Amino acid sequence: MPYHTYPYELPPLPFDYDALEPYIDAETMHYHHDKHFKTYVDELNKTLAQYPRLQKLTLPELLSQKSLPVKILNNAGGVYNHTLYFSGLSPAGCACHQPSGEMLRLIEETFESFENFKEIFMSLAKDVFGSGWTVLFLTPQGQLKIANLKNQDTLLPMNYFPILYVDVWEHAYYLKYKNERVKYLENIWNVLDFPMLEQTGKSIR
Ligand code: MN3
Repeated sequence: MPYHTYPYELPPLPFDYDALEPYIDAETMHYHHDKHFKTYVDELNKTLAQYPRLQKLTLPELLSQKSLPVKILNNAGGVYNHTLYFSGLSPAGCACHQPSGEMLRLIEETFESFENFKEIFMSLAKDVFGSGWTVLFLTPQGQLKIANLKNQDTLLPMNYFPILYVDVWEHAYYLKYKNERVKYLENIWNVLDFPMLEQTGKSIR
């Protein structure tokens, strides 16, 4: 998913809205992709229309600027984060839901096992207060780390390399799971696509 410049387009969902059932329901996918994600794209375009100087920058370039109007920062972050989230999901039932090769080796080296990594990741995601994201990323030195991001903050100012983004905003799960964020977090492993996550992470820089 190479990044273009202004005007941005909503990337189409790469599968049917009900394809992630029962883990993520069709109604949530409709609202999340066609309303929430689309609003970030529309608002970013509307705001950038007033800033010709910023229109030639790609999304990562834009988000790496030292000072941005807050409306651009929030909406550009929303587009960037949701692009990573949606492109890292795929229907249940393939080998892609388990990391393999170099990624598995790195996860085991850093967190002892994939199971242990999932526990640590979910425990951090449970702690997100308000709206935000839990993310797995590589530092420029090649270390694998997990962190929480607030609202639509991104990893770009730190020059970190994104791998796995899990949306912990209530809109990502509330229609189906209501207040049970933990169940959403337990179920999402059934639909994460690790090869796709790595590929997107590489192309998004
Ligand atoms: Mn979201």
